[in-house]
Amino acid sequence: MVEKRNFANRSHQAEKTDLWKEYPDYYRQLEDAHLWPLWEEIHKFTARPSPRSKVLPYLWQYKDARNLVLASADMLTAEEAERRVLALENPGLEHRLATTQTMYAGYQLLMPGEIAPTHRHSPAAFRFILEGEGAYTAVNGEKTIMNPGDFVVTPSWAWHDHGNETDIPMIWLDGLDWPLVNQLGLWFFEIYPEFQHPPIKNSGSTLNYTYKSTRTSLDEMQGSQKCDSCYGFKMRYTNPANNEDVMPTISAFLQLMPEGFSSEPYRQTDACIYSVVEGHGCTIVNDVKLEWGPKDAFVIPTWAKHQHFVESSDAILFSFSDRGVQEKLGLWREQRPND
Ligand code: GTQ
Repeated sequence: MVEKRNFANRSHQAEKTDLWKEYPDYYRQLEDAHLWPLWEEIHKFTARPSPRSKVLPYLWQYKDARNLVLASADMLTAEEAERRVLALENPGLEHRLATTQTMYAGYQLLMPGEIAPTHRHSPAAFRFILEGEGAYTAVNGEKTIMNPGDFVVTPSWAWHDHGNETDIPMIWLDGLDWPLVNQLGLWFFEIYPEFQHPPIKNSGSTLNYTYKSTRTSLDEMQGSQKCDSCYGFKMRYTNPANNEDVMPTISAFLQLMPEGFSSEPYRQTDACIYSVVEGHGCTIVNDVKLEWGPKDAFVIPTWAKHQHFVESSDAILFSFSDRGVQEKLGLWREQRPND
């Protein structure tokens, strides 16, 4: 049975009026009818001029996360785990397997000789490689070899398995639109009837944006374009077939900020998850200082004003968000210093 809301019991929750005391019969009828008086609630929204996110600015140091994820290999195999991953759970969104309101990130470990079995799900995913060399992800049977800095796309509902035929552990950052898909109530999942999808060559399913190529593009951009005062040189990963985001729900970026760079204050409506590739520096988000180095991950919440400060070598930062979704819905905004 659906639990009814009860006005008398809820009065501590700062309703706008005392009408329920004056018109108890009317309010009881509302409860019975599952009709709720907006005038008791709307002030909570009209008092807010802009988004107030539960997501907190937060940083995960790779050296800590690495030790913890490596320790898990003594406890269970990748196959037993289905996916042996430590989720980067935002401290403002506890118990939700979410890093921002719409996006999830996790550190996945694959030990030498292991295979994470074939499955598919409605959430879209990608891998951003942190450590190791030469393990593969197969998407609909097509294998791509993964190296540090590579960005490998697994679209919604594509079969995928991961395998490590090398003799060193592989660790990568998973990114999924899982919290968004859950909020839409659209979780589908299927296990492949066999352990592995048969290998297929050049199915066109796999997109691997290798670090070798993206790093070169960044260098070219630095040589030919002006440095943006808010984010340096920033590229968006696009699908060469249509020039759009790599997947409909996930937008991903790679940016170079030159050594010594301090960005101007900036904010945008998409909450972003960052993974540092090269360099050291810090990002001040509202009043929180996040000090980062290679492979650390951090979150900038929706509409939070932030500034980046780069130390003594160029910094390369990977990031992802739901920006493409917001743009398609006509909701994306940004604010630069003079806006
Ligand atoms: O590699 O397919 O981090 O299904 C979470 C769920 C990774 C994966 C995650 C998944 C995967």
